[in-house]
Amino acid sequence: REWPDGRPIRQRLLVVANRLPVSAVRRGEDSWSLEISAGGLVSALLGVKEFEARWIGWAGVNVPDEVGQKALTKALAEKRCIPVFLDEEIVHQYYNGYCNNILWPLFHYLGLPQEDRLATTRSFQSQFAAYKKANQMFADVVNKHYEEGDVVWCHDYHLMFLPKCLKEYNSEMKVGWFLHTPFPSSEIHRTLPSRSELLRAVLAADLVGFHTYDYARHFVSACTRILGLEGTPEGVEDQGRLTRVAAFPIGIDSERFIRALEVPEVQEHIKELKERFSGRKVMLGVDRLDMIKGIPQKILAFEKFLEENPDWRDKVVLLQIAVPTRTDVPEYQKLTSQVHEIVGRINGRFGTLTAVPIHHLDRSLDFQALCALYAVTDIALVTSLRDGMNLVSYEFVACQDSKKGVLILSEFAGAAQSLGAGAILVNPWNITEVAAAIGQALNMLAEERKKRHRHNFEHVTTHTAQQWAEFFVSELNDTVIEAQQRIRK
Ligand code: ADQ
Repeated sequence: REWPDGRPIRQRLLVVANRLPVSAVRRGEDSWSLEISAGGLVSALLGVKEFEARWIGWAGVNVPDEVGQKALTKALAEKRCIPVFLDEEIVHQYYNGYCNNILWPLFHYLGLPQEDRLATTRSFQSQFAAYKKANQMFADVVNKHYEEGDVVWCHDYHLMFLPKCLKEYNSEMKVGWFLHTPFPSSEIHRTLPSRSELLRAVLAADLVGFHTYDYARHFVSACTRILGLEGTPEGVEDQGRLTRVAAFPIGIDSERFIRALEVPEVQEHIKELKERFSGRKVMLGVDRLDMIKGIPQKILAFEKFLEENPDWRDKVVLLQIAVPTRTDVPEYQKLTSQVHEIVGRINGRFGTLTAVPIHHLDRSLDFQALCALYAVTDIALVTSLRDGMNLVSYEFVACQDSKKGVLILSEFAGAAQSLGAGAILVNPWNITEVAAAIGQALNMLAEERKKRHRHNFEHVTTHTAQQWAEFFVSELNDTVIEAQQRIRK
């Protein structure tokens, strides 16, 4: 399809996610400053040339007044973003409550709230109602901006109700939904009070995607066991209508990381870090400070390693960069104190007047600093207790082409399916096993490191974020065409 002047008409892609890829700061009654956050999803979609992407989501700020809302809407339009305005109460109930206190832990096998978390969950029904209401508000905005032929791609556990709301508006809308977290075993999903309603809402989509084949299989068994529907090799069938279910493993924009290593400031930073840690092997952890990332377990494994290997005590350092998230949630505050307490104890136990074994930073690093750190690292420790995929493992590999360091990777991260052959896989709950893996990595011969790295580098540079996005959207288009053909027959 072309415009009269010969330019191709590109299909519009409406990407709907809880958060817009911008941070908005109010500068005055009607002025805002915006910064685009260059996360994986943003670069993935920037790379998809065939589509013209629009973002729909919450800007992360409460804007109660009309003047502010109008000004923000206008400023966001320049970045191709469309806001959904959520008030404080709904954010509390939908986002902090149902999404982060119920779905997030459950999908990561941490179960439904117990003890102290229970106190915040007595209002389960009202949180679920707020969740549905918030999803409807997202749907209203999508519907307002939808044009015939658009593809709508809904993201993540925050928006499981959205496919249903959208199809109720317009059954012809092409709707895809992708989950960035694991989808747990059906035995775990069964415990959720709203289990059936959520599954049915997701099944309204034309295409449902997960990072791994296992998550897709768990979803299909939840639908067969809980809803009594039929699972087929293509997906789930309900009264002749098929919802296609498949695995679409995400990747990163590996070129962006590789190019960054050539930038003079990054090279300077690499040089400084090498001098700073000369004579010591560098181990690195980069995580959001979240219970699913297994940070305390990782640090305890490092302690065990130091305990059992006195010769290594002054020859190795662990840099743990943990960016705080959800800081208003008591459980996350508790996790921060717990990590500080363990780090303090280990540094007191094994530190000297001039050096400590663990450097722990509670903050985010900018992109260039992060690339420099990845490049000087000898061993990356990714020990998530559960993780949909884990992009840190991919980013580390992309930055290691000269060093060829070792990746120690949790078998419970989706990335274990793709980087398993090059990494040392561990059960993060087994501290003895992780400590042994650290020893194995430190003593690994260069030839083996090279071989393992080659495998992972090949994967990371050929399975990129851009391909992931293209693959999902083209599958969504094909799925809808096939469904229409089936109906015509
Ligand atoms: P996350 O849980 O956020 O994502 P991950 O995939 O590791 O986990 O991505 C984290 C991103 O944040 C990486 O790009 C990393 O560089 C950055 N980051 C983390 N800590 C940082 C720090 N201290 N400073 C700077 N940057 C930092 C969710 C799922 C994952 C899934 C992704 C994508 O939980 O399992 O891989 O979505 O689908």
